[in-house]
Amino acid sequence: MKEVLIATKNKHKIKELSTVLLPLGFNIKSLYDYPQLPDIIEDQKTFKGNALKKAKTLSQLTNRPVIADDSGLQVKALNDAPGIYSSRFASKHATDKQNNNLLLKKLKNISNREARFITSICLYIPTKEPIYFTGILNGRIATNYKGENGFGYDPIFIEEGSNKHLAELTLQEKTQISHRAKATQKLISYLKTL
Ligand code: ITT
Repeated sequence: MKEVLIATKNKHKIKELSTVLLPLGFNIKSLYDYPQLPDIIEDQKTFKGNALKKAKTLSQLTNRPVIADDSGLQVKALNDAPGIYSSRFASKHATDKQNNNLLLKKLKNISNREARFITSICLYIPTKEPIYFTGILNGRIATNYKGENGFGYDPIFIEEGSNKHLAELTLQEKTQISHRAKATQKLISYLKTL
């Protein structure tokens, strides 16, 4: 398994994974190398289901090993919403600000602010069973915005360990603790054993 396709056009994700997989001897491809591939609709009920759908479909189309992920925010008082709808919580093409505002509105007067970010990665190697790697970042939803870094819900998410809003962390600091980084580390440990 020398060539692996990362199922994303997110340049940050491609860079992050390439940096760690290149030294292990992997030839990294992304969706930019396969412009003919269709967009895969994320319509499954779970992060894991969406990651599997992307990885399996693209692996079958390319006959290559594929790494795909899906992430989002779960808020306890909202029965784990926005969950798989995190990027389109307020509407289909919502901005981060619109999603954050809606979340703060829904949590107005609610004292349980517990929340967590989850990433599910699926590694799909042709003819083998899919393998999953999960990363979780626990915290709570703030009542105000703070910080300029990051994206998505970072300005209103307070990380359990540091008590800082995620948007106050540098990219380097966030990369050491994030759900995505934790799942990626597990993937890397597995790939090293191949
Ligand atoms: P792909 O194109 O690779 O699918 P995406 O932008 O859909 O990337 P994710 O699946 O990783 O991104 O995450 C879905 C949404 O969950 C994202 O748009 C954010 O609203 C939220 N989210 C995920 N990770 C986050 C993080 O580290 N900080 C803040 N919000 C995050």
